[in-house]
Amino acid sequence: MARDWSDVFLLDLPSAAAADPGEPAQPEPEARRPGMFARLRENLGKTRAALAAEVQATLFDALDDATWERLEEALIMADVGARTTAEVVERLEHEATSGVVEGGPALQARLIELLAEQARTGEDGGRIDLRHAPTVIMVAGVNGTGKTTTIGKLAWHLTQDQGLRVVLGAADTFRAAAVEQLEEWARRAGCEIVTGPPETDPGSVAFETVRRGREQGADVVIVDTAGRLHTQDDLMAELTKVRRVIAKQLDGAPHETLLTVDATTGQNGLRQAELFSQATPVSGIVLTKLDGTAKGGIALAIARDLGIPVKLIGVGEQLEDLRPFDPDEYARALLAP
Ligand SMILES: Nc1nc2c(ncn2[C@@H]2O[C@H](COP(=O)(O)OP(=O)(O)OP(=O)(O)O)[C@@H](O)[C@H]2O)c(=O)[nH]1
Ligand SMILES: [Mg+2]
Repeated sequence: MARDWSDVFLLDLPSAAAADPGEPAQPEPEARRPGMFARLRENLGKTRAALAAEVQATLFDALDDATWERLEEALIMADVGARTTAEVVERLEHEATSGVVEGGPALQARLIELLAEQARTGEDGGRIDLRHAPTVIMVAGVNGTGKTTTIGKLAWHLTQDQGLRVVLGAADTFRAAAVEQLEEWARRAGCEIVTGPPETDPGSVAFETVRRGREQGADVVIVDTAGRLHTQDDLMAELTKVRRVIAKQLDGAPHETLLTVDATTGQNGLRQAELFSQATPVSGIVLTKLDGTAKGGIALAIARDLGIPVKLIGVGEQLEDLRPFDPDEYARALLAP
């Protein structure tokens, strides 16, 4: 069964229930899931079209060396990555030639399983622990990868669906328009936002945001950060500083550092993510723009390549276009007939 929001967030149920006595956080209704799966398939249309045809043409025909080569090529074209592709295809070939798995449909099902396996990593099972008071989430990533949009969608979900109290912090003070952009999302999500005057020190905005969150008994504080500064070194230094300032205001915070990666930038995006994660500890990836790419296979390799779990995926620009990442569901959406 597909993973839903209640599988992603670890909630302190008594307090969540206290926020809204009649309605403690409920799992997503069953009825909504099939629709969600269909939408995911639709959103992944470009990758799906490219992969599905090739899987049909290879695994459902006579199996020979060319089969495995073509399959490898198709997966690499979809950005699954050379290492992951090689491992998965080698395994599948071995199982096929030794007779463990037979026939096109069984091979296809096994391929889905093997790919999903690769996408699982991390001790927290891809979950986001929201049981702190408040939980502080810092969002980092290269400019344009979707930090601010993701924060808006996440805030909307947490307030509207989970009934949580959220405070946003506009600590991207480098770009003037960044604050207005986050303000607009806060308005849509119906949550509070802390801003500073132009060119304020981002650390002070982050500090104030966490302070306000504590003062108001918020459940979740989400801090936006800059994606670009004068130099890459400046940016990494700033992220380190924002982190330190947050920790000074609240012991153990930030509890979650999410890194946004733009799926359309492929292997290049992966290298950027590597740089970020070396500079600041990252606990989860948000893979964005999966709706507009033929390279959605990256979701199945990125966890393995970075050793960081993908926790959320962005499949569009609207409020509801953020989804929990479920490797099995995702692999099925890409490859199942
Ligand atoms: N199609 C699609 N577009 C997205 C998605 N996520 C973000 N975008 C778009 O990507 C563009 C950049 O998003 P932002 O949220 O501003 O990115 P950012 O990382 O905050 O950028 P900076 O503040 O400049 O560092 C916007 O036009 C978003 O609408 C997604 O999942 N799908
Ligand atoms: Mg931004």
